[in-house]
Amino acid sequence: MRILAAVLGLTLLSSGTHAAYDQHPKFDQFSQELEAEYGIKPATARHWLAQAERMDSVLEAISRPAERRLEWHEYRKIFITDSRIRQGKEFLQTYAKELAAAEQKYGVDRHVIAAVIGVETYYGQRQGSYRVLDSLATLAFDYPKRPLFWRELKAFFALAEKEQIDLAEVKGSYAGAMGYGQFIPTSFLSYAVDADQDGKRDLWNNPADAIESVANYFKRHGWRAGETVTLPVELSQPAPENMINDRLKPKWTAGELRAVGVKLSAQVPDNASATLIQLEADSGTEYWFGGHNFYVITRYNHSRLYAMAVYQLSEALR
Ligand SMILES: [Ca+2]
Repeated sequence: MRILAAVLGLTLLSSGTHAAYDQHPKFDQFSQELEAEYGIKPATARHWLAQAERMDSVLEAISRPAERRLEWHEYRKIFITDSRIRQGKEFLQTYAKELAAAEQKYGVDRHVIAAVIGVETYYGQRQGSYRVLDSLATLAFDYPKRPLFWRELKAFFALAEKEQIDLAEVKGSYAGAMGYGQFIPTSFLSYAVDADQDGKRDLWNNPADAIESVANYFKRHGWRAGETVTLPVELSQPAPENMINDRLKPKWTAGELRAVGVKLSAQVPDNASATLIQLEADSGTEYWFGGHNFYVITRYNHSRLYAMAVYQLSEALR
Protein backbone atom coordinates (compact mmCIF):
# COMPACT_ATOMS: atom_id res chain seq x y z
CA MET A 1 0.00 0.00 0.00
CA ARG A 2 2.74 2.40 0.93
CA ILE A 3 4.58 1.75 -2.30
CA LEU A 4 1.39 2.21 -4.27
CA ALA A 5 0.71 5.49 -2.50
CA ALA A 6 4.20 6.69 -3.26
CA VAL A 7 3.79 5.81 -6.91
CA LEU A 8 0.43 7.55 -7.03
CA GLY A 9 1.90 10.59 -5.31
CA LEU A 10 4.68 10.75 -7.85
CA THR A 11 2.22 10.42 -10.71
CA LEU A 12 0.11 13.25 -9.36
CA LEU A 13 3.14 15.46 -8.98
CA SER A 14 4.45 14.81 -12.45
CA SER A 15 1.27 15.02 -14.47
CA GLY A 16 -1.87 16.55 -13.11
CA THR A 17 -1.40 18.92 -10.23
CA HIS A 18 0.84 21.91 -10.63
CA ALA A 19 1.16 24.68 -8.11
CA ALA A 20 -0.77 27.78 -9.08
CA TYR A 21 1.14 30.53 -10.81
CA ASP A 22 1.23 32.82 -7.79
CA GLN A 23 3.67 30.23 -6.39
CA HIS A 24 5.91 30.28 -9.44
CA PRO A 25 9.54 31.43 -8.87
CA LYS A 26 9.03 34.18 -11.45
CA PHE A 27 5.80 35.47 -9.92
CA ASP A 28 7.46 38.31 -8.00
CA GLN A 29 9.23 39.57 -11.09
CA PHE A 30 5.96 39.44 -13.00
CA SER A 31 3.96 41.32 -10.41
CA GLN A 32 6.68 43.96 -10.02
CA GLU A 33 6.75 44.59 -13.76
CA LEU A 34 2.95 44.65 -13.89
CA GLU A 35 2.86 47.34 -11.23
CA ALA A 36 5.68 49.37 -12.79
CA GLU A 37 4.23 49.27 -16.29
CA TYR A 38 0.49 49.37 -15.70
CA GLY A 39 0.04 50.39 -12.07
CA ILE A 40 -1.67 47.10 -11.21
CA LYS A 41 -1.15 46.03 -7.61
CA PRO A 42 0.68 42.78 -6.78
CA ALA A 43 -2.40 41.67 -4.81
CA THR A 44 -4.41 41.75 -8.05
CA ALA A 45 -1.77 39.71 -9.87
CA ARG A 46 -1.78 37.23 -6.99
CA HIS A 47 -5.57 37.01 -6.87
CA TRP A 48 -5.82 36.01 -10.54
CA LEU A 49 -2.66 33.96 -10.93
CA ALA A 50 -3.67 31.87 -7.92
CA GLN A 51 -6.57 30.76 -10.15
CA ALA A 52 -4.50 30.22 -13.28
CA GLU A 53 -3.90 26.62 -14.23
CA ARG A 54 -1.03 25.23 -16.19
CA MET A 55 -2.39 23.78 -19.43
CA ASP A 56 -0.16 21.07 -20.84
CA SER A 57 -2.38 21.01 -23.93
CA VAL A 58 -1.34 24.62 -24.62
CA LEU A 59 2.34 23.72 -24.44
CA GLU A 60 1.73 20.79 -26.73
CA ALA A 61 -0.28 22.83 -29.24
CA ILE A 62 2.32 25.56 -29.50
CA SER A 63 5.26 23.18 -29.75
CA ARG A 64 3.91 21.19 -32.66
CA PRO A 65 6.51 21.62 -35.38
CA ALA A 66 5.26 24.73 -37.18
CA GLU A 67 2.07 22.93 -38.30
CA ARG A 68 4.14 21.30 -41.06
CA ARG A 69 5.12 23.71 -43.77
CA LEU A 70 2.12 23.81 -46.04
CA GLU A 71 2.33 24.59 -49.71
CA TRP A 72 -0.13 27.13 -51.06
CA HIS A 73 -2.40 24.54 -52.68
CA GLU A 74 -2.77 22.83 -49.29
CA TYR A 75 -3.21 26.05 -47.33
CA ARG A 76 -5.71 27.43 -49.84
CA LYS A 77 -7.99 24.41 -49.45
CA ILE A 78 -8.41 25.15 -45.76
CA PHE A 79 -9.61 28.70 -46.24
CA ILE A 80 -11.08 29.11 -49.72
CA THR A 81 -14.04 26.77 -49.43
CA ASP A 82 -17.61 26.98 -50.70
CA SER A 83 -18.90 27.05 -47.14
CA ARG A 84 -16.56 29.85 -46.06
CA ILE A 85 -17.48 31.87 -49.13
CA ARG A 86 -21.23 31.34 -48.65
CA GLN A 87 -21.09 32.27 -44.97
CA GLY A 88 -18.91 35.25 -45.81
CA LYS A 89 -21.55 36.56 -48.17
CA GLU A 90 -24.12 36.13 -45.41
CA PHE A 91 -21.83 38.00 -43.02
CA LEU A 92 -21.54 40.84 -45.54
CA GLN A 93 -25.34 41.06 -45.72
CA THR A 94 -26.02 40.72 -42.03
CA TYR A 95 -23.47 43.37 -41.08
CA ALA A 96 -23.76 45.56 -44.18
CA LYS A 97 -24.30 48.69 -42.10
CA GLU A 98 -21.36 48.05 -39.76
CA LEU A 99 -19.02 47.12 -42.62
CA ALA A 100 -20.02 50.19 -44.64
CA ALA A 101 -19.33 52.39 -41.62
CA ALA A 102 -15.92 50.80 -41.11
CA GLU A 103 -15.05 51.13 -44.79
CA GLN A 104 -16.01 54.77 -44.78
CA LYS A 105 -14.23 55.62 -41.55
CA TYR A 106 -10.99 53.67 -42.08
CA GLY A 107 -10.75 53.32 -45.86
CA VAL A 108 -10.46 49.53 -45.67
CA ASP A 109 -12.41 47.42 -48.16
CA ARG A 110 -15.33 45.66 -46.45
CA HIS A 111 -14.51 42.43 -48.29
CA VAL A 112 -11.03 42.41 -46.79
CA ILE A 113 -12.41 43.00 -43.29
CA ALA A 114 -14.92 40.17 -43.73
CA ALA A 115 -12.23 37.88 -45.16
CA VAL A 116 -9.92 38.45 -42.18
CA ILE A 117 -12.73 37.58 -39.78
CA GLY A 118 -13.65 34.62 -41.98
CA VAL A 119 -10.11 33.23 -41.98
CA GLU A 120 -9.53 33.91 -38.28
CA THR A 121 -12.74 32.58 -36.74
CA TYR A 122 -15.21 31.54 -39.44
CA TYR A 123 -17.00 34.88 -38.99
CA GLY A 124 -16.89 34.79 -35.22
CA GLN A 125 -18.10 31.22 -34.80
CA ARG A 126 -14.77 29.73 -33.73
CA GLN A 127 -13.21 32.19 -31.33
CA GLY A 128 -11.36 29.59 -29.26
CA SER A 129 -12.35 27.74 -26.11
CA TYR A 130 -9.24 28.12 -23.96
CA ARG A 131 -9.43 30.23 -20.84
CA VAL A 132 -7.00 32.99 -21.79
CA LEU A 133 -5.83 33.40 -18.19
CA ASP A 134 -4.65 29.78 -18.20
CA SER A 135 -3.18 29.75 -21.70
CA LEU A 136 -1.24 33.00 -21.34
CA ALA A 137 -0.03 32.17 -17.83
CA THR A 138 1.16 28.77 -19.04
CA LEU A 139 3.02 30.30 -21.97
CA ALA A 140 4.36 33.27 -20.00
CA PHE A 141 5.80 31.15 -17.18
CA ASP A 142 6.45 27.72 -18.63
CA TYR A 143 7.16 28.01 -22.35
CA PRO A 144 10.81 28.28 -23.42
CA LYS A 145 10.11 31.14 -25.83
CA ARG A 146 8.35 33.13 -23.16
CA PRO A 147 9.08 36.83 -23.73
CA LEU A 148 6.24 37.45 -26.18
CA PHE A 149 3.70 35.84 -23.85
CA TRP A 150 5.15 37.45 -20.72
CA ARG A 151 4.36 40.77 -22.41
CA GLU A 152 0.93 39.57 -23.50
CA LEU A 153 0.01 38.34 -20.02
CA LYS A 154 0.83 41.76 -18.57
CA ALA A 155 -1.24 43.42 -21.30
CA PHE A 156 -4.07 40.99 -20.53
CA PHE A 157 -4.19 42.26 -16.94
CA ALA A 158 -4.16 45.85 -18.19
CA LEU A 159 -6.92 45.07 -20.65
CA ALA A 160 -9.11 43.49 -18.00
CA GLU A 161 -8.73 46.52 -15.76
CA LYS A 162 -9.40 48.99 -18.56
CA GLU A 163 -12.39 47.16 -20.01
CA GLN A 164 -13.77 45.96 -16.68
CA ILE A 165 -13.78 42.33 -17.71
CA ASP A 166 -13.46 39.26 -15.55
CA LEU A 167 -10.11 37.65 -16.33
CA ALA A 168 -11.34 34.23 -15.35
CA GLU A 169 -14.18 34.35 -17.89
CA VAL A 170 -12.31 35.39 -21.05
CA LYS A 171 -11.98 32.75 -23.78
CA GLY A 172 -9.66 32.65 -26.75
CA SER A 173 -7.13 30.60 -28.68
CA TYR A 174 -4.39 28.54 -27.05
CA ALA A 175 -2.06 31.47 -27.75
CA GLY A 176 -4.33 34.05 -26.14
CA ALA A 177 -5.93 35.50 -29.29
CA MET A 178 -9.44 36.78 -28.66
CA GLY A 179 -12.73 37.53 -30.35
CA TYR A 180 -13.92 37.75 -33.96
CA GLY A 181 -10.56 39.04 -35.21
CA GLN A 182 -8.34 37.11 -32.75
CA PHE A 183 -6.58 40.07 -31.18
CA ILE A 184 -3.80 39.33 -28.72
CA PRO A 185 -3.90 41.59 -25.64
CA THR A 186 -1.31 44.16 -26.85
CA SER A 187 -3.22 44.53 -30.14
CA PHE A 188 -6.49 44.80 -28.24
CA LEU A 189 -5.08 47.60 -26.08
CA SER A 190 -3.69 49.49 -29.08
CA TYR A 191 -6.18 48.93 -31.89
CA ALA A 192 -9.57 47.86 -30.56
CA VAL A 193 -12.30 50.49 -30.93
CA ASP A 194 -15.72 51.04 -29.38
CA ALA A 195 -17.66 51.39 -32.62
CA ASP A 196 -21.16 51.53 -31.16
CA GLN A 197 -20.01 53.84 -28.35
CA ASP A 198 -21.55 51.89 -25.52
CA GLY A 199 -18.43 52.46 -23.43
CA LYS A 200 -16.97 48.98 -24.01
CA ARG A 201 -14.67 47.49 -26.60
CA ASP A 202 -16.25 44.09 -26.91
CA LEU A 203 -14.51 42.02 -29.57
CA TRP A 204 -16.20 38.77 -28.49
CA ASN A 205 -19.90 39.60 -28.76
CA ASN A 206 -20.20 42.91 -30.56
CA PRO A 207 -19.70 42.61 -34.33
CA ALA A 208 -19.65 46.40 -34.80
CA ASP A 209 -16.72 46.75 -32.38
CA ALA A 210 -14.98 43.72 -33.92
CA ILE A 211 -15.39 44.95 -37.51
CA GLU A 212 -14.12 48.47 -36.84
CA SER A 213 -11.25 47.13 -34.75
CA VAL A 214 -10.00 45.04 -37.67
CA ALA A 215 -10.36 48.07 -39.98
CA ASN A 216 -8.50 50.26 -37.49
CA TYR A 217 -5.70 47.69 -37.23
CA PHE A 218 -5.24 47.81 -40.99
CA LYS A 219 -5.43 51.58 -41.18
CA ARG A 220 -2.90 52.00 -38.39
CA HIS A 221 -0.56 49.60 -40.21
CA GLY A 222 -0.68 51.76 -43.31
CA TRP A 223 -3.50 50.38 -45.48
CA ARG A 224 -4.00 52.56 -48.56
CA ALA A 225 -7.59 52.76 -49.78
CA GLY A 226 -8.13 51.49 -53.29
CA GLU A 227 -4.54 50.39 -53.93
CA THR A 228 -3.80 47.06 -55.62
CA VAL A 229 -3.17 44.28 -53.09
CA THR A 230 -1.74 41.63 -55.40
CA LEU A 231 -1.95 40.56 -59.05
CA PRO A 232 -1.01 37.36 -60.87
CA VAL A 233 1.93 37.96 -63.21
CA GLU A 234 3.76 36.14 -66.00
CA LEU A 235 7.54 36.03 -66.30
CA SER A 236 9.17 36.44 -69.69
CA GLN A 237 12.36 34.89 -68.27
CA PRO A 238 13.30 33.28 -64.92
CA ALA A 239 13.31 35.91 -62.19
CA PRO A 240 16.40 36.49 -60.01
CA GLU A 241 16.39 34.14 -57.00
CA ASN A 242 16.92 36.97 -54.56
CA MET A 243 13.68 38.63 -55.65
CA ILE A 244 11.44 35.58 -55.23
CA ASN A 245 9.67 35.34 -51.87
CA ASP A 246 12.06 37.90 -50.44
CA ARG A 247 11.27 39.57 -47.10
CA LEU A 248 7.60 40.36 -46.51
CA LYS A 249 8.36 44.09 -46.43
CA PRO A 250 8.77 45.26 -50.03
CA LYS A 251 12.23 46.49 -50.90
CA TRP A 252 11.70 46.38 -54.69
CA THR A 253 9.59 48.51 -57.02
CA ALA A 254 7.21 47.58 -59.81
CA GLY A 255 9.71 49.15 -62.23
CA GLU A 256 12.48 46.84 -60.98
CA LEU A 257 10.22 43.83 -61.41
CA ARG A 258 9.41 44.92 -64.97
CA ALA A 259 13.13 45.34 -65.68
CA VAL A 260 13.74 41.64 -64.99
CA GLY A 261 10.88 40.45 -67.17
CA VAL A 262 7.86 40.47 -64.88
CA LYS A 263 4.83 41.32 -67.01
CA LEU A 264 2.82 43.64 -64.82
CA SER A 265 -0.32 45.46 -65.93
CA ALA A 266 -0.17 49.22 -66.40
CA GLN A 267 -2.42 49.86 -63.40
CA VAL A 268 0.65 49.50 -61.17
CA PRO A 269 2.98 52.50 -61.49
CA ASP A 270 6.74 51.95 -61.80
CA ASN A 271 7.47 53.57 -58.44
CA ALA A 272 5.01 51.35 -56.50
CA SER A 273 6.71 49.21 -53.86
CA ALA A 274 6.63 45.55 -54.80
CA THR A 275 7.42 41.98 -53.87
CA LEU A 276 7.52 38.98 -56.18
CA ILE A 277 5.61 36.04 -54.74
CA GLN A 278 6.02 32.44 -55.86
CA LEU A 279 3.36 29.92 -54.88
CA GLU A 280 2.93 26.23 -55.56
CA ALA A 281 -0.66 25.92 -56.75
CA ASP A 282 -2.63 22.88 -57.89
CA SER A 283 -1.86 23.74 -61.49
CA GLY A 284 1.85 24.38 -60.90
CA THR A 285 4.03 27.34 -59.95
CA GLU A 286 2.34 30.76 -59.88
CA TYR A 287 3.89 34.21 -59.61
CA TRP A 288 2.21 37.23 -58.10
CA PHE A 289 3.05 40.88 -57.67
CA GLY A 290 2.62 41.89 -54.01
CA GLY A 291 1.88 45.54 -53.33
CA HIS A 292 2.08 47.64 -50.18
CA ASN A 293 -1.38 46.52 -49.07
CA PHE A 294 -0.33 42.87 -49.38
CA TYR A 295 2.43 43.67 -46.90
CA VAL A 296 -0.11 45.33 -44.60
CA ILE A 297 -2.14 42.10 -44.47
CA THR A 298 1.01 40.29 -43.32
CA ARG A 299 1.17 42.69 -40.34
CA TYR A 300 -1.91 40.84 -39.07
CA ASN A 301 -0.25 37.46 -39.45
CA HIS A 302 3.34 37.25 -40.68
CA SER A 303 2.79 34.89 -43.58
CA ARG A 304 2.43 35.41 -47.33
CA LEU A 305 0.16 32.36 -47.49
CA TYR A 306 -2.09 34.01 -44.91
CA ALA A 307 -2.18 37.28 -46.84
CA MET A 308 -2.94 35.49 -50.10
CA ALA A 309 -5.75 33.50 -48.46
CA VAL A 310 -7.29 36.69 -47.06
CA TYR A 311 -7.00 38.39 -50.45
CA GLN A 312 -8.46 35.51 -52.44
CA LEU A 313 -11.29 35.01 -49.97
CA SER A 314 -12.05 38.75 -50.14
CA GLU A 315 -12.26 38.52 -53.93
CA ALA A 316 -14.53 35.48 -53.72
CA LEU A 317 -16.88 37.45 -51.44
CA ARG A 318 -17.53 40.16 -54.05
CA1 LIG B 1 -18.88 48.86 -27.92
